[in-house]
Amino acid sequence: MKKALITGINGMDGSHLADFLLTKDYQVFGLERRSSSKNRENTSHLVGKIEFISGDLTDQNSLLRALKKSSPDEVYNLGAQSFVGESWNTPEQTTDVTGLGVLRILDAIREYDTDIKFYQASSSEMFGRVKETPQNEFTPFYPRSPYGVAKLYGHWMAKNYRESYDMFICSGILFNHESERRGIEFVTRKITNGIARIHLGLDDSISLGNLDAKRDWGYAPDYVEAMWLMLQQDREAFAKEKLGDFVISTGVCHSVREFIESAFSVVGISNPYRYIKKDPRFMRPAEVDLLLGDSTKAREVLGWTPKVGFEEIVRRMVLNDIEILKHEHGK
Ligand code: F7E
Repeated sequence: MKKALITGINGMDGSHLADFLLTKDYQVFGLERRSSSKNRENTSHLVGKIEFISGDLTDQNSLLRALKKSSPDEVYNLGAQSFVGESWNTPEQTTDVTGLGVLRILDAIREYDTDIKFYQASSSEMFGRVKETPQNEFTPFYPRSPYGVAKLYGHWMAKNYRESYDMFICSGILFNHESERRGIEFVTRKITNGIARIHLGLDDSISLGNLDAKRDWGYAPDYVEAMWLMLQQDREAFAKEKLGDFVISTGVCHSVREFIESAFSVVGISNPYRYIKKDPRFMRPAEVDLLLGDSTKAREVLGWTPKVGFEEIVRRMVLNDIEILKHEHGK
Protein backbone atom coordinates (compact mmCIF):
# COMPACT_ATOMS: atom_id res chain seq x y z
CA MET A 1 0.00 0.00 0.00
CA LYS A 2 1.39 3.39 -1.00
CA LYS A 3 1.51 6.20 1.54
CA ALA A 4 0.91 9.87 0.82
CA LEU A 5 1.30 12.97 2.96
CA ILE A 6 -0.82 15.98 1.96
CA THR A 7 -0.22 19.47 3.34
CA GLY A 8 -3.25 21.76 3.40
CA ILE A 9 -5.53 18.77 3.96
CA ASN A 10 -8.54 20.85 5.05
CA GLY A 11 -8.58 22.99 1.92
CA MET A 12 -10.63 22.27 -1.20
CA ASP A 13 -7.79 20.55 -3.06
CA GLY A 14 -6.47 18.66 -0.01
CA SER A 15 -9.86 17.11 0.66
CA HIS A 16 -10.49 16.17 -2.99
CA LEU A 17 -7.00 14.68 -3.31
CA ALA A 18 -7.51 12.58 -0.16
CA ASP A 19 -10.83 11.30 -1.58
CA PHE A 20 -9.09 10.44 -4.83
CA LEU A 21 -6.08 8.69 -3.22
CA LEU A 22 -8.40 6.59 -1.04
CA THR A 23 -10.01 5.24 -4.23
CA LYS A 24 -6.49 4.19 -5.26
CA ASP A 25 -5.99 2.38 -1.93
CA TYR A 26 -3.42 4.78 -0.50
CA GLN A 27 -2.82 5.26 3.17
CA VAL A 28 -3.33 9.02 3.50
CA PHE A 29 -1.85 11.41 6.06
CA GLY A 30 -3.01 15.02 6.21
CA LEU A 31 -0.95 17.81 7.72
CA GLU A 32 -3.09 20.42 9.46
CA ARG A 33 -2.36 23.45 11.55
CA ARG A 34 -3.84 23.41 15.02
CA SER A 35 -6.07 26.34 14.08
CA SER A 36 -7.28 24.72 10.85
CA SER A 37 -8.17 21.52 12.72
CA LYS A 38 -11.26 23.44 13.85
CA ASN A 39 -12.06 23.93 10.20
CA ARG A 40 -12.79 20.40 9.02
CA GLU A 41 -15.79 21.39 6.92
CA ASN A 42 -14.24 19.74 3.84
CA THR A 43 -12.73 16.79 5.66
CA SER A 44 -15.17 15.69 8.38
CA HIS A 45 -16.10 12.74 6.14
CA LEU A 46 -12.43 11.70 6.15
CA VAL A 47 -12.14 11.32 9.93
CA GLY A 48 -11.30 7.66 10.59
CA LYS A 49 -10.25 7.14 6.97
CA ILE A 50 -7.06 9.20 6.97
CA GLU A 51 -4.63 10.21 9.70
CA PHE A 52 -4.41 13.89 10.60
CA ILE A 53 -0.97 15.07 11.70
CA SER A 54 -0.46 18.36 13.43
CA GLY A 55 2.18 20.55 11.77
CA ASP A 56 2.83 23.84 10.05
CA LEU A 57 4.64 24.95 6.91
CA THR A 58 6.24 27.71 8.98
CA ASP A 59 7.74 25.22 11.46
CA GLN A 60 10.64 23.19 10.05
CA ASN A 61 10.80 20.58 12.78
CA SER A 62 7.11 19.86 12.61
CA LEU A 63 7.59 18.97 8.93
CA LEU A 64 10.42 16.58 9.67
CA ARG A 65 8.32 14.96 12.40
CA ALA A 66 5.38 14.59 9.99
CA LEU A 67 7.66 12.82 7.48
CA LYS A 68 8.95 10.47 10.18
CA LYS A 69 5.44 9.71 11.34
CA SER A 70 4.00 9.03 7.89
CA SER A 71 7.07 7.72 6.05
CA PRO A 72 5.40 8.61 2.72
CA ASP A 73 6.11 7.51 -0.84
CA GLU A 74 4.59 10.77 -2.10
CA VAL A 75 4.20 14.25 -0.62
CA TYR A 76 1.68 16.71 -2.06
CA ASN A 77 2.35 20.30 -0.98
CA LEU A 78 -1.03 22.00 -1.21
CA GLY A 79 -0.78 24.14 1.92
CA ALA A 80 -0.67 27.89 1.32
CA GLN A 81 -2.19 31.24 2.12
CA SER A 82 -4.10 30.88 -1.14
CA PHE A 83 -6.35 33.93 -1.27
CA VAL A 84 -4.76 36.42 -3.66
CA GLY A 85 -6.71 39.42 -2.31
CA GLU A 86 -5.54 38.76 1.24
CA SER A 87 -1.89 38.59 0.15
CA TRP A 88 -1.72 42.41 -0.03
CA ASN A 89 -2.88 42.67 3.60
CA THR A 90 -0.45 40.03 4.87
CA PRO A 91 2.39 39.90 2.34
CA GLU A 92 4.97 38.67 4.83
CA GLN A 93 2.84 35.87 6.23
CA THR A 94 1.86 34.88 2.66
CA THR A 95 5.53 34.73 1.68
CA ASP A 96 6.36 32.71 4.78
CA VAL A 97 3.73 30.01 4.19
CA THR A 98 3.28 30.01 0.42
CA GLY A 99 6.91 30.66 -0.53
CA LEU A 100 9.32 29.68 2.25
CA GLY A 101 7.01 26.81 3.24
CA VAL A 102 8.02 25.07 0.00
CA LEU A 103 11.69 25.40 0.85
CA ARG A 104 11.09 24.05 4.36
CA ILE A 105 9.28 20.93 3.21
CA LEU A 106 11.73 20.30 0.39
CA ASP A 107 14.61 20.55 2.78
CA ALA A 108 12.90 18.26 5.28
CA ILE A 109 12.51 15.68 2.48
CA ARG A 110 16.16 16.09 1.48
CA GLU A 111 17.10 15.39 5.08
CA TYR A 112 14.71 12.47 5.54
CA ASP A 113 14.57 10.57 2.23
CA THR A 114 15.31 11.88 -1.27
CA ASP A 115 13.40 8.97 -2.87
CA ILE A 116 10.10 10.56 -1.85
CA LYS A 117 8.19 11.90 -4.84
CA PHE A 118 7.09 15.50 -4.34
CA TYR A 119 4.26 17.52 -5.88
CA GLN A 120 4.30 21.33 -5.66
CA ALA A 121 1.08 23.27 -6.19
CA SER A 122 2.25 26.04 -8.49
CA SER A 123 -0.26 28.50 -9.85
CA SER A 124 -1.32 30.34 -13.00
CA GLU A 125 -1.08 33.51 -10.85
CA MET A 126 2.66 33.30 -11.63
CA PHE A 127 1.83 34.40 -15.21
CA GLY A 128 0.12 37.54 -13.88
CA ARG A 129 0.41 40.25 -16.50
CA VAL A 130 0.55 37.65 -19.23
CA LYS A 131 3.29 37.75 -21.84
CA GLU A 132 1.39 35.53 -24.32
CA THR A 133 -2.00 33.84 -24.64
CA PRO A 134 -2.64 31.00 -24.08
CA GLN A 135 -0.01 30.36 -21.41
CA ASN A 136 2.06 27.17 -21.45
CA GLU A 137 5.13 25.79 -19.62
CA PHE A 138 7.45 28.12 -21.56
CA THR A 139 5.52 31.35 -21.06
CA PRO A 140 7.59 33.87 -19.05
CA PHE A 141 6.29 34.70 -15.58
CA TYR A 142 5.17 38.15 -14.38
CA PRO A 143 3.40 37.79 -11.01
CA ARG A 144 1.10 40.64 -9.95
CA SER A 145 0.48 39.95 -6.25
CA PRO A 146 2.49 39.00 -3.17
CA TYR A 147 0.79 35.61 -3.53
CA GLY A 148 1.99 35.25 -7.14
CA VAL A 149 5.54 36.23 -6.17
CA ALA A 150 5.55 33.72 -3.29
CA LYS A 151 4.25 30.95 -5.57
CA LEU A 152 6.98 31.76 -8.07
CA TYR A 153 9.61 31.45 -5.36
CA GLY A 154 8.21 28.02 -4.46
CA HIS A 155 8.11 27.02 -8.12
CA TRP A 156 11.77 27.88 -8.67
CA MET A 157 12.81 26.24 -5.42
CA ALA A 158 11.09 23.03 -6.53
CA LYS A 159 12.94 23.21 -9.85
CA ASN A 160 16.19 23.92 -8.08
CA TYR A 161 15.86 20.93 -5.74
CA ARG A 162 14.91 18.72 -8.70
CA GLU A 163 18.07 19.71 -10.54
CA SER A 164 20.41 19.93 -7.54
CA TYR A 165 19.55 16.65 -5.83
CA ASP A 166 18.01 14.51 -8.62
CA MET A 167 14.75 14.43 -6.71
CA PHE A 168 11.45 13.37 -8.32
CA ILE A 169 9.67 16.72 -8.09
CA CYS A 170 6.75 17.90 -10.21
CA SER A 171 5.05 21.28 -10.23
CA GLY A 172 1.52 21.58 -11.51
CA ILE A 173 0.86 25.07 -12.81
CA LEU A 174 -2.82 24.89 -12.03
CA PHE A 175 -5.25 27.41 -13.45
CA ASN A 176 -8.30 28.37 -11.36
CA HIS A 177 -10.27 25.34 -10.27
CA GLU A 178 -13.44 25.32 -8.26
CA SER A 179 -15.89 22.95 -6.60
CA GLU A 180 -18.69 22.81 -4.08
CA ARG A 181 -15.91 22.90 -1.41
CA ARG A 182 -14.39 26.22 -2.55
CA GLY A 183 -13.81 28.78 0.24
CA ILE A 184 -16.48 31.47 0.41
CA GLU A 185 -14.00 34.34 -0.17
CA PHE A 186 -13.22 33.26 -3.76
CA VAL A 187 -15.35 34.89 -6.43
CA THR A 188 -17.08 31.75 -7.76
CA ARG A 189 -18.32 30.51 -4.40
CA LYS A 190 -19.11 34.04 -3.27
CA ILE A 191 -21.42 34.34 -6.29
CA THR A 192 -23.04 30.89 -5.97
CA ASN A 193 -23.56 31.31 -2.23
CA GLY A 194 -24.97 34.81 -2.82
CA ILE A 195 -27.38 33.51 -5.45
CA ALA A 196 -28.55 30.75 -3.13
CA ARG A 197 -29.21 33.38 -0.45
CA ILE A 198 -31.12 35.57 -2.88
CA HIS A 199 -33.08 32.58 -4.18
CA LEU A 200 -34.13 31.64 -0.64
CA GLY A 201 -34.99 35.22 0.32
CA LEU A 202 -32.10 35.55 2.79
CA ASP A 203 -30.36 38.42 0.96
CA ASP A 204 -31.01 40.85 -1.84
CA SER A 205 -27.56 41.57 -3.34
CA ILE A 206 -23.96 40.44 -3.85
CA SER A 207 -21.08 42.94 -3.52
CA LEU A 208 -18.24 42.36 -5.96
CA GLY A 209 -15.12 44.02 -7.40
CA ASN A 210 -13.82 43.73 -10.97
CA LEU A 211 -16.34 41.91 -13.18
CA ASP A 212 -14.18 42.05 -16.31
CA ALA A 213 -11.41 39.68 -15.16
CA LYS A 214 -11.24 36.50 -17.22
CA ARG A 215 -10.27 33.11 -15.85
CA ASP A 216 -9.84 29.56 -17.13
CA TRP A 217 -12.06 27.76 -14.62
CA GLY A 218 -11.87 23.96 -14.21
CA TYR A 219 -13.27 21.44 -11.72
CA ALA A 220 -11.07 20.70 -8.69
CA PRO A 221 -11.69 16.89 -8.59
CA ASP A 222 -10.39 16.69 -12.20
CA TYR A 223 -7.32 18.72 -11.22
CA VAL A 224 -6.28 16.55 -8.25
CA GLU A 225 -6.17 13.59 -10.63
CA ALA A 226 -3.58 15.50 -12.68
CA MET A 227 -1.45 15.96 -9.53
CA TRP A 228 -1.45 12.22 -8.96
CA LEU A 229 -0.73 11.39 -12.62
CA MET A 230 2.37 13.61 -12.51
CA LEU A 231 3.85 11.52 -9.70
CA GLN A 232 3.02 8.21 -11.43
CA GLN A 233 5.43 8.89 -14.29
CA ASP A 234 8.20 6.44 -14.86
CA ARG A 235 11.31 7.44 -12.88
CA GLU A 236 13.71 6.93 -15.77
CA ALA A 237 11.65 8.83 -18.30
CA PHE A 238 11.24 11.59 -15.73
CA ALA A 239 14.99 11.84 -15.15
CA LYS A 240 15.78 11.84 -18.87
CA GLU A 241 13.14 14.13 -20.24
CA LYS A 242 12.63 16.98 -17.77
CA LEU A 243 8.97 16.16 -17.28
CA GLY A 244 8.62 18.22 -14.14
CA ASP A 245 6.30 21.15 -14.92
CA PHE A 246 2.76 20.83 -16.26
CA VAL A 247 0.11 23.43 -17.04
CA ILE A 248 -3.30 22.14 -15.96
CA SER A 249 -6.21 24.04 -17.48
CA THR A 250 -9.33 23.63 -19.61
CA GLY A 251 -8.29 25.92 -22.49
CA VAL A 252 -11.54 27.90 -22.23
CA CYS A 253 -11.91 31.18 -20.37
CA HIS A 254 -14.87 33.20 -19.11
CA SER A 255 -15.26 36.58 -17.44
CA VAL A 256 -16.59 37.05 -13.91
CA ARG A 257 -19.60 38.61 -15.65
CA GLU A 258 -20.21 35.39 -17.61
CA PHE A 259 -19.93 33.39 -14.40
CA ILE A 260 -22.57 35.64 -12.82
CA GLU A 261 -24.94 35.28 -15.79
CA SER A 262 -24.54 31.52 -15.99
CA ALA A 263 -25.00 31.08 -12.22
CA PHE A 264 -28.13 33.26 -12.02
CA SER A 265 -29.66 31.37 -14.93
CA VAL A 266 -29.53 28.19 -12.80
CA VAL A 267 -32.27 29.71 -10.61
CA GLY A 268 -34.10 31.18 -13.60
CA ILE A 269 -33.00 34.82 -13.19
CA SER A 270 -32.13 36.43 -16.54
CA ASN A 271 -31.38 40.02 -15.41
CA PRO A 272 -28.76 39.45 -12.67
CA TYR A 273 -27.24 42.92 -12.50
CA ARG A 274 -30.02 44.34 -10.37
CA TYR A 275 -28.63 42.07 -7.64
CA ILE A 276 -24.95 43.00 -8.12
CA LYS A 277 -23.36 45.88 -6.20
CA LYS A 278 -19.94 47.13 -7.28
CA ASP A 279 -17.83 47.57 -4.17
CA PRO A 280 -14.34 49.15 -4.38
CA ARG A 281 -13.27 47.13 -1.31
CA PHE A 282 -13.09 44.08 -3.56
CA MET A 283 -10.91 45.70 -6.22
CA ARG A 284 -7.23 44.69 -6.08
CA PRO A 285 -4.22 47.04 -6.10
CA ALA A 286 -3.00 45.17 -9.20
CA GLU A 287 -5.17 42.87 -11.28
CA VAL A 288 -4.56 39.81 -13.43
CA ASP A 289 -6.86 40.55 -16.38
CA LEU A 290 -6.81 37.30 -18.28
CA LEU A 291 -5.64 33.74 -17.71
CA LEU A 292 -6.04 31.03 -20.34
CA GLY A 293 -4.00 27.85 -20.19
CA ASP A 294 -2.65 25.51 -22.83
CA SER A 295 -2.44 22.07 -21.22
CA THR A 296 -1.28 20.17 -24.34
CA LYS A 297 1.74 18.75 -22.49
CA ALA A 298 -0.38 17.24 -19.68
CA ARG A 299 -2.82 15.83 -22.20
CA GLU A 300 -0.04 14.23 -24.27
CA VAL A 301 2.38 13.08 -21.58
CA LEU A 302 -0.04 12.19 -18.77
CA GLY A 303 -3.15 11.39 -20.82
CA TRP A 304 -5.06 13.87 -18.63
CA THR A 305 -8.24 15.63 -19.74
CA PRO A 306 -10.68 17.77 -17.79
CA LYS A 307 -14.09 16.10 -17.59
CA VAL A 308 -16.46 18.64 -16.05
CA GLY A 309 -17.03 21.85 -18.04
CA PHE A 310 -17.85 25.42 -17.03
CA GLU A 311 -21.67 25.29 -17.13
CA GLU A 312 -21.77 22.07 -15.13
CA ILE A 313 -19.36 23.41 -12.48
CA VAL A 314 -21.53 26.50 -12.06
CA ARG A 315 -24.71 24.42 -11.87
CA ARG A 316 -23.28 22.05 -9.25
CA MET A 317 -22.03 24.91 -7.09
CA VAL A 318 -25.32 26.84 -7.14
CA LEU A 319 -27.46 23.77 -6.42
CA ASN A 320 -25.12 22.67 -3.64
CA ASP A 321 -25.25 26.10 -1.97
CA ILE A 322 -29.05 26.07 -2.13
CA GLU A 323 -29.07 22.65 -0.44
CA ILE A 324 -26.65 23.76 2.30
CA LEU A 325 -28.67 26.88 3.11
CA LYS A 326 -32.00 25.05 3.02
CA HIS A 327 -30.57 22.62 5.54
CA GLU A 328 -29.14 25.40 7.74
CA HIS A 329 -32.35 27.41 7.70
CA GLY A 330 -34.73 24.46 7.94
CA LYS A 331 -36.41 25.31 4.62
O1 F7E B 1 -10.66 35.93 -8.08
C1 F7E B 1 -12.25 39.00 -9.35
C2 F7E B 1 -10.81 39.10 -8.84
O2 F7E B 1 -10.26 35.29 -5.70
C3 F7E B 1 -10.94 35.73 -9.44
C4 F7E B 1 -6.84 31.09 -6.20
O3 F7E B 1 -7.23 29.74 -6.12
O4 F7E B 1 -6.79 31.01 -8.59
C5 F7E B 1 -7.35 31.71 -7.49
O5 F7E B 1 -6.98 33.09 -7.51
C6 F7E B 1 -11.17 37.07 -10.11
C7 F7E B 1 -10.11 38.14 -9.80
O6 F7E B 1 -9.34 33.85 -7.59
C8 F7E B 1 -14.41 39.72 -6.53
O7 F7E B 1 -10.35 40.44 -8.88
C9 F7E B 1 -14.23 40.36 -8.58
O8 F7E B 1 -9.78 38.82 -10.97
O9 F7E B 1 -11.73 33.82 -7.13
P1 F7E B 1 -10.55 34.70 -7.04
P2 F7E B 1 -7.89 34.24 -8.14
O10 F7E B 1 -7.42 35.52 -7.60
O11 F7E B 1 -7.92 34.10 -9.63
C10 F7E B 1 -5.35 31.00 -8.65
C11 F7E B 1 -4.96 30.16 -9.83
C12 F7E B 1 -4.71 30.63 -7.38
O12 F7E B 1 -3.64 30.06 -7.36
C13 F7E B 1 -5.32 31.18 -6.13
O13 F7E B 1 -4.89 30.49 -4.98
O14 F7E B 1 -12.41 37.61 -9.63
N1 F7E B 1 -13.26 39.43 -8.37
N2 F7E B 1 -14.95 40.55 -7.47
C14 F7E B 1 -13.35 39.01 -7.10
N3 F7E B 1 -12.64 38.10 -6.43
C15 F7E B 1 -12.98 37.86 -5.13
N4 F7E B 1 -12.30 36.93 -4.45
N5 F7E B 1 -14.02 38.54 -4.52
C16 F7E B 1 -14.76 39.48 -5.16
O15 F7E B 1 -15.67 40.07 -4.60
